[in-house]
Parts: sequence; structure tokens; C-alpha cells
Amino acid sequence: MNKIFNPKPETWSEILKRPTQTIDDIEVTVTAIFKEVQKKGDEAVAKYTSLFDGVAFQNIEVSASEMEHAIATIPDELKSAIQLAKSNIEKFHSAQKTAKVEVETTEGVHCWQEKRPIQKIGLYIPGGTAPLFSTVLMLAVPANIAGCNEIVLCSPPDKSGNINPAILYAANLCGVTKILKVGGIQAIAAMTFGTQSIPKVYKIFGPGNQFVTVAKQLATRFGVAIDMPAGPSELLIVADDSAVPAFIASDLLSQAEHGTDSQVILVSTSKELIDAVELEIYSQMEVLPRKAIAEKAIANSKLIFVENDKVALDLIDEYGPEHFIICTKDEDFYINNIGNAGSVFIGNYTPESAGDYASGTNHTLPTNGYAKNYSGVNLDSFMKSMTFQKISEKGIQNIGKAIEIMAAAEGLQAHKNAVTLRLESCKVSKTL
Ligand code: HSO
Ligand code: ZN
Repeated sequence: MNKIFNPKPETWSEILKRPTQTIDDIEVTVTAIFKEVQKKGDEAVAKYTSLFDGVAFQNIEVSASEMEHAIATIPDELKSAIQLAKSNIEKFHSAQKTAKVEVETTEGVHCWQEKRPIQKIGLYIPGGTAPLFSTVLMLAVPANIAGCNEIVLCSPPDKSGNINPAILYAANLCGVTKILKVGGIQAIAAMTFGTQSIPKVYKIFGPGNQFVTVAKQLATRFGVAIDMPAGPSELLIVADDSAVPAFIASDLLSQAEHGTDSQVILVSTSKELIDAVELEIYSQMEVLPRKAIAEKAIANSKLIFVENDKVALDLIDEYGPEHFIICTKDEDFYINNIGNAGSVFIGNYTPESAGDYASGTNHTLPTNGYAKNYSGVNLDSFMKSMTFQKISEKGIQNIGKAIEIMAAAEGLQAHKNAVTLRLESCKVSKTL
């Protein structure tokens, strides 16, 4: 672990640099697969499914009997846990509904704004060593509350052609309308263009490896929206001697086990705490099943000592962590002043795992510094705002002159005419 003492502000950006990604070569592959899927549809998807996942592309859609089988294999204890998480996520995201905004801006000029669901959405759930069925809850639950009517889920098949049963159980529980055994670039391309078996969607959500991330970015060039630019998981903890070192170490390791490129950082005003956390990390890591992954992430992680809370806050704000844990005596200082963080966890009894699974907040969050300009996934991510207006005769008379003057000043005579004709008709109707 890298211990850094009192780094000068000029060095912060270097110290806080995220691991770099090699996007260039990936782009060539992604572009080629997109072109092929656009042209050949299912045939191209089948080719890449057998190439990358090693399985024949048949029965691409999960059938009712496959679903029944999956549901039967999930232990009751896990079913109840998933249901508790779902209920909390539902409560928190339902509360995010907003009322219609309605204003009479000038007498006779009624303007309002209403939210409508994005009708067709695609969820991407990666396969691999940790099947993130919790991400299904985080995406499908708010999609349902928003009222999205087509919720398509793509996830890569394993070697025997199946999707992890917990992913299927969660998808079924949360109202996913179609589940497809397709992964990687070909899944994103298929949801972008639509194929014989895979519907085209308007917005794609969900995490993925570098190939999926680049594919999602390419999808935006074809008019498909995405949740956010994704990157490796990250956690920054600010803690002082009021924190429990074992708790802090367990949180840092919880993110470190996601991937070798995860970023975990501890910022502290206490040298004793830094030393105690370091010892705890090594002892807890020893027995982790994913030690090999966590070890690599921990090797790149940073333990940073700073003089006071003010310096800590400036440094954290410059980094903009995806997850930010506050374990300090004066927690309000950070709560009230933090400007850039995806999701904030406060106090000794709020592990990040709570937000990852079951407290109710969303775990799809901006990484890579995007907490400076992106929100995490929330109910609004599944909706768009539409504005409406209705202007009466009185209303057009009130604002018409201003519109005519502005249109003329922009040299747009037809715009002006659209008002002039109506003002004249108002005059005529008055004289009748
Ligand atoms: N920490 C991850 C989400 C996750 N953790 C899913 C466990 N399962 C990114 O926020
Ligand atoms: Zn996690």
C-alpha cells in the first residue's frame, strides 16, 4: 500500500490518478462488431456468441421452464434477502416521484412540465466470477416504478448456455419483460440496432468490462442513450481516530475484491489510524476467497495523511469518489460541504455493502471522476421531462409583441408572422 504524508495540492492529481484504460485498440473491434450486427442481425450475434462465450446461439430467449427451474434452485433464505432489498429499493425510488410543475408565467400563458417513462430500455448484466444479480434490482425496480413498458435484459451465457439463476430470479421478480442470453459487445450492438430476436431499445443501463463500456459509448452515436460512462469501482474513506480500524479495512477490501483495477483510498488526520487500518487489511485479506484480486487492487491503493479536515475535503472533492465513507468526529463538516461524490455513507455502522445491496439507494454510480458532473442512477434516469403550454387569446396578446420584436431582431420573419396573424385575428374578433 502506498502511504503518503501531507501531499502538496500540486501533487494531488498525480496521486489520485485512476488506472488508465487502453481504449484505442478496443474501439476497432467494437466498431467492426457493431457494423456486422447492424448488417446481419442474429447471424452476427450468433457468430460472436460462439466465438466469445463458446456456446451455440439457440433458444436465445430464456423460456418459462428455464425460469421455473432457476426459481426452484434459489434457496429460500436468498429469496427473502432479495425481497427485503427489493422492498427498500422500491421505497426509496418511489419517493423520488415528482409532481407535475405548473405555472401561469403571464396571464393566459400556461406552461407545465411532466415526466414520462422512456418506453424501451435495455439492461446489461455481466456474467463472470461474481454474478451481480443485485444490479438487476437496482435497474429493474426503478424502471418499473417509472413505467417503462419494455425492459430487456441481456446477460452472457455460461459454458453450458445458461444465465446465473439468481440473475433470472431477480429479473422475474422485478418485472423484466424479456431476458436474452447474449453478452458483450454483440449484446450492446443488438440492443442498439435491434435484430430478429433482440429488440432495439432507447437507453442502455448497466456495468460491464472495457469492451461493454466502449460499446455503450458507441451506441450513443446511433441515438441510444446510456446511463453513464462506466469505470472500475472506487471507494474513498475519510476517517479519524473515532473510526474502528477493522471496519475501515473491511470496507476498503469490499471494493478491492471487485476487480484488480478497483481503487480504494483512505484519507485520515490520524497516523495511528492509518497504521492500524493497514495491519487490519493484511490480516483480513489473508482469508478472502478473492484474495488474488483484492491483493492487486490493494497494492495500488493509497493511505493519505493530511493535517486537517479542510485539506481532506479539498482533496476528496478534487477526486470525486464513486463511494465516499465518512467516519470522523465532525461528520457534519463533510456531509454539508462535500461537492463531488456518487453516494455517501456516514458513521461506523454504514458499510458500503449496505448501499450495494439492501439499504434502498442505488449502486449504479459515476466512477472515474464523473461524480463531478453525473448523478448515479435514480428514478429520473428512466424518464424524460416533457413540457406543455397552452396560451389563450388574452395570453398571446400579453406576450405577442415581445415575440414579434425578438423574431424580427433575429431576422426570422416567418416566426414573427405566426404571432402577427394571431394578434390580428384577436383584433378582428374584438371588433365583431
Ligand atoms: N459496489 C458495486 C456494486 C455491487 N457490489 C454489486 C456488490 N454487488 C458498484 O457500486
Ligand atoms: Zn460492491
